Amino acid sequence: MPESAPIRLDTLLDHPAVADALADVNLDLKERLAYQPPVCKVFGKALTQLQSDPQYQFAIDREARCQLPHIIDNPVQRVMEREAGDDEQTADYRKVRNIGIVFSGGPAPGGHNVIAGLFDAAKNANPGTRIFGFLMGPDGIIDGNCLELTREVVDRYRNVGGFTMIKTGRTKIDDQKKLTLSRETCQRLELDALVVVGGDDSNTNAAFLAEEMYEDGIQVIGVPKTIDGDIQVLDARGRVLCAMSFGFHSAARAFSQSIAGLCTDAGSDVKYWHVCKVMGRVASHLALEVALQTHANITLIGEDLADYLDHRRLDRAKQAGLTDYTAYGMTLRHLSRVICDAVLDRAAVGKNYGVLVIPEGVLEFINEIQVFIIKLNTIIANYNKTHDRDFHTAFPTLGEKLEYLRRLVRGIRQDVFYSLWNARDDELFNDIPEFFQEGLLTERDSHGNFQFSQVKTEEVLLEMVKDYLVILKEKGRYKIGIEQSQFIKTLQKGKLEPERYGPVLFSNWQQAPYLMVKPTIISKKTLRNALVKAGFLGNGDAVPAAIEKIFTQSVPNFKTQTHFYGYDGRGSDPTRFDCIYTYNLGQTAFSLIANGATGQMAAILNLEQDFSRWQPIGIPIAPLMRLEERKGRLELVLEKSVVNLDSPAFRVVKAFRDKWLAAAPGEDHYRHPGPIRFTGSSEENRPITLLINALGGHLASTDTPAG
Ligand code: FBP
Repeated sequence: MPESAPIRLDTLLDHPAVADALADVNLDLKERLAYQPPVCKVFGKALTQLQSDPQYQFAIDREARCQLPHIIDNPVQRVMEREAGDDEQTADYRKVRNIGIVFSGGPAPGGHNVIAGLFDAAKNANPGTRIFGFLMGPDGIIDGNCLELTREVVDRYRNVGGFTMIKTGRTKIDDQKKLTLSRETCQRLELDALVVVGGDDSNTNAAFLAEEMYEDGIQVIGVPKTIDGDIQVLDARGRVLCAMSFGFHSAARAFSQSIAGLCTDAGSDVKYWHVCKVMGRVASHLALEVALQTHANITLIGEDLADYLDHRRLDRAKQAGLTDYTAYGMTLRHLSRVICDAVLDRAAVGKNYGVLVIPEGVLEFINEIQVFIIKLNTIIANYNKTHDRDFHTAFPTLGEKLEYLRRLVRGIRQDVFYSLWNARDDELFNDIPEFFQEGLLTERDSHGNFQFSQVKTEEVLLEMVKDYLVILKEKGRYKIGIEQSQFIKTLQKGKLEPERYGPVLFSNWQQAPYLMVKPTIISKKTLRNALVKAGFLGNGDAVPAAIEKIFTQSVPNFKTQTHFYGYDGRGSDPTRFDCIYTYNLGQTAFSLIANGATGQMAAILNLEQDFSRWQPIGIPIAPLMRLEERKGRLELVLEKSVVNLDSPAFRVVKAFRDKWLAAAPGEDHYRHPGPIRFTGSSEENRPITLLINALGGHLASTDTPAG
């Protein structure tokens, strides 16, 4: 072929295909930017008004009443239509305002649409109203660092993921100094209102800011954000006020799309177990949604593990007239055994592959881990109190620390606290991987807290699973089942009679479609022995190649790939549900502001129903607050909701566990939710857990995890 001159770079760059690839704005983004989410019927009117709804009541904490007196008696408010008139209320609604908005905590898809919804509603009411975005999260309020949001800025981010427009941060406005600085910023900017888009802690901060600035007439409105899905609000009678925070659906769909891809991969090259940790800090809401979206083979739900009862231990203790507190909740060892059983069951039908989903916060629900943390904290603190040298200096290596604990068990040390660490603690502790032992024994943070986020949860579990599988393999229990027809074909090809060899090789010959090599045959040597014993081989004869082939196929190799689904999904573009939900939350926030509310969280009732039935509301934040221990002190906070084990969504997943494990001959039952889109008729219009839970009127539980 004649050598042609390479294309000139400037010609290349001028080519439309290259220019398209190099542009920051592609077709998908153009469509997103141009999309106008529909608004709830009430926002079709020029004006709205608020109507208190006394049917919703809350059990109010005494401390909340004491600390938040101005907003504690706020009612639930419905946003209703109102005709414009030539009256004071209309004039007030339409007055020029300065409104600040801040993102707080981790990003969640849809945040930009909260701003867009607020911006559009505010500018419709009065084009002179100014919206300020505080930069880098709450620090922006404290330091007075903000940007005026113009239409041009807002239009660049409509329906687009992330919090890139004004960024976010995790600073909490949780002391008087920060509250005062924030108030000064709001006063300096002459703000009429501040919108805090955040999770449980940020909405807690919003309530305190509302109280702090009440006398100044500066209103504060919260917006429920977090991919974790743990802001779910019920009234005292269990009626749903806020079913789901925004961002949850998009993150769950992004995780699910990737995990569904792994299901396809696992089922194609049939050699890996894909182990997927999914975000969600504590609660397992995201893992539950992923289970419903993908039907992965195993999905752990932390709340379910905490609920486990070891009946054997309980009965034994009962007979001795005792209570065995270690029987409540699943131990790590037990959990690793449960996973191993599932791996074995699939391998027995020829499926030595699969997908395992682990919620990020799973260790928080393992009672024994919480107990270890508490006990070790106390042992280390007591040691430091009673000795000249601190614990970590006295026992610098893991071996020395473990030996110290062992001596406590044996009671050799006469320290007053020796009984804290008993033989069962020692046994369970020695069961967990070394790097996790080390993690649990390292120095604590400045508050003496153990940092769960620093632990590679999936590796802790996997290491235990792998160790136990080695034992099961040695015992001849972990084997890959051989399809009977394949065995017959292989032997016939090798000119051997399957009926003769079958009973010698397999424990279930002619009893099942998949044949299991006998537990006594675990190596080529034991294979030979079995054949010699059956009289099929003389001592010097070689094992027939066909038999050796079948044996080799039955020997499993547990190969894993680990994945973490978190930051990627958190940064994904919003689903159509989140686009519409968040745009309407922004509009709701403006209605609450324009009608004088403060200390309220914008929300939408009936999210699970047809869009025509969505009802924007304001939920009072203060009555939702409870005292919780934080950093060793009791603090007022908004309760986090964890997965309710009585909820329809969890019950459905539980009922389908065996089916999705698919430890039976035949296909797996994987489901493919597809990529996130915001248009198109096949795009699902709301999270599956939201839909299913609404069928039984159930939501999350507000119980806290073990410990
Ligand atoms: P928010 O609750 O602030 O929305 O953040 C949730 C989350 O994404 C969790 O799922 C995760 O555990 C955590 O943030 C990660 O935090 P960081 O961004 O600090 O690494």
